[in-house]
Amino acid sequence: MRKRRIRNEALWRTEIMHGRRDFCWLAKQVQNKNIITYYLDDGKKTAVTETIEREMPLLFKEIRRSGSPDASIAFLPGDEAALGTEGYRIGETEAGYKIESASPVGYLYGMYGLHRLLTTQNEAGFPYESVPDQSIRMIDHWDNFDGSIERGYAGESLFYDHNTFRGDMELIRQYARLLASVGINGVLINNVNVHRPETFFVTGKALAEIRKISDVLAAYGIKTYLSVNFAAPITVGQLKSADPLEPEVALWWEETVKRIYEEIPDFAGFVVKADSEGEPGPFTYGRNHDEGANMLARAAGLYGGVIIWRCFVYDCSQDWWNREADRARAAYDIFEPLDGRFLDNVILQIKNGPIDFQIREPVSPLFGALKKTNQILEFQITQEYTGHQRDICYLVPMWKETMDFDTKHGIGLTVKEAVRENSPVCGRSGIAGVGNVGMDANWTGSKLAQANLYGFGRLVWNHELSAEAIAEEWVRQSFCLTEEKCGKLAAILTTSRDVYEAYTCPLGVGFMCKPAVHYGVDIDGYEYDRWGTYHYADRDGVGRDRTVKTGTSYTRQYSDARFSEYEDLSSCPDELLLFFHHVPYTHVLHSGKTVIQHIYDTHFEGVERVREYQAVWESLKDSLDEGSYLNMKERLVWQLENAVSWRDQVNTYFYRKSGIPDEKGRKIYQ
Ligand code: GCW
Repeated sequence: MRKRRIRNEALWRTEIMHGRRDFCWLAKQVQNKNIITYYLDDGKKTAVTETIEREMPLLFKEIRRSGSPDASIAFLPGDEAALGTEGYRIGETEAGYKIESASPVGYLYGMYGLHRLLTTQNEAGFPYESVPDQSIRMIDHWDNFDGSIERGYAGESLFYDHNTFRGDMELIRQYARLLASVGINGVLINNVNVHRPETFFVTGKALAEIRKISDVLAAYGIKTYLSVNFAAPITVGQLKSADPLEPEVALWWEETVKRIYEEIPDFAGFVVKADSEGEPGPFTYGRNHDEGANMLARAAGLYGGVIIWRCFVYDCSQDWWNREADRARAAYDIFEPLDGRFLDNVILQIKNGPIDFQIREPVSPLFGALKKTNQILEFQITQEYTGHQRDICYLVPMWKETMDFDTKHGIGLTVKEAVRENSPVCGRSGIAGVGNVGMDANWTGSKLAQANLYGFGRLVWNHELSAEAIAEEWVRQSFCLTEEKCGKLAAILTTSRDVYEAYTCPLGVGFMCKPAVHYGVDIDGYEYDRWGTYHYADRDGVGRDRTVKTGTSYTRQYSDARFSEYEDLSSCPDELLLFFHHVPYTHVLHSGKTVIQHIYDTHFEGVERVREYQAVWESLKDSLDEGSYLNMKERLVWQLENAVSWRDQVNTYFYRKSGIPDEKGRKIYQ
């Protein structure tokens, strides 16, 4: 295996050359002495091959193989049987490299792949072959037409501004470039909560603007999706009803879809949030979700479009005192009985956990249980409950844990396999992430939050990558650091999820955050509210009893093996204990600690770890560009304040409830 040393002084120079927006992992050019030439295999130009021609000089300023005066990269036809339509193989040639693929988009991915291999340590060596592990690899934007982003922490929307289309196509192109470089092939461009202005996106002038966005994305192999409002036939079409079984409603959607495809022939399809948190849906008309989704699917199917239908459906007006009702049960209760009843261009989109993107949740029981329905796993890249891109929280370890989780349905069916293999049409399955970018100059507000966007794409393309390897790749491409410093920075990332969990909600209990904003501590903030997320702490103990024996029976939604594991207190994993059981503070965990001592210890430790991050960050100061250094220095101050306030409130709260002191005698306010 040969290793190349690539000079990377060009890093900051390219930032200036291409504008601040390009300041990201793609800023690093592969460079050496000789000018590169490159060949595409045939003369046929497509939007994607034009992109490749435009990108080559940005990525590979100059390139040379040692001993060879000229360097080249050849793009050659590849074997579709082995590589599929998106995969690629990179090999070395006398004069440089060859990228083989069966399609232009595969060349595009191959080009980014080569760039990555040459700017990081290519442990794999050449030839290097890569084929994506999932078909749909998508970013969902919760962007509103007024420019705001629901749960966005990096400025306003790239797409919209004050109820107009921002129209900055160069910005969108740069964004598409970022996404394509990590293999993303789908973008949902508006919020799943579809307000009145966006309800009109499916008609009129908006479509021409959406077409422009879609064209830019398509040149990077990315398909465009729209969120639609289930009540659009009423709001836009002036019909009296949106009942999916009313022929005139179906006809309205058919005509609407036809107009969309006339304007945007390669339009991908709709995403629908129905009967959820105030959004309209089929339940209004006494219809079920298969009836709603299939009606839309018939219309979209005429043009090859899909309907991505979200399973985030639950009653958000619960009575806090009603212990029978359990929000965690909702998605499975509603959708499992419908397995096999959806048309083959419907895809159910399922959040990773049964509640809502908490720092720790069990895996949704729908994975593995749905066997005859196309499915997409939904993650949240934007840090809604995980620190608002103020606190560092690298989410790849959590995503990996979910994907590698063995559902124990059958022999060894992991979530990543279930998504693909239980979907009747494999090409209509995959993984989506709610995006974390906005108008902030570094895209993600927090510099280190870029690693989540990068990591999402890399992991969803290649499930075998470790969270550590992805973190290191991102660090190497984003900074010029020695090996030792690179390791220190990557270690901040890879430990940050555990640290965030340590100073926030303990043992899987969830939702002790401030209502509505979802940042900062408010232990009882949701306790007497309607959202169905309760911890039930009292003087004796804490946690939600979801067992069959004495609780809500949520545990029964899992496969037999997982059911027994979670149902039984003695086998339930510590980190999920309070999600499944209500236990006394003196209950002894597998770790050997009592619950109360675990709460105290993790909260004291969490704060200390943030202090350590601050020290490491200072030690990197001279090796970092000033912008990034200051960006995270400021955030680490906020993170420490946040961690201290969580620590003190959580510790005091549980001390007051339990009356049990910290066995190490540390400061707990009374
Ligand atoms: O997590 C919740 C968020 C809502 C979001 C919803 C969803 C878009 O707090 O802001 O709405 O999930 O996923 O639909």
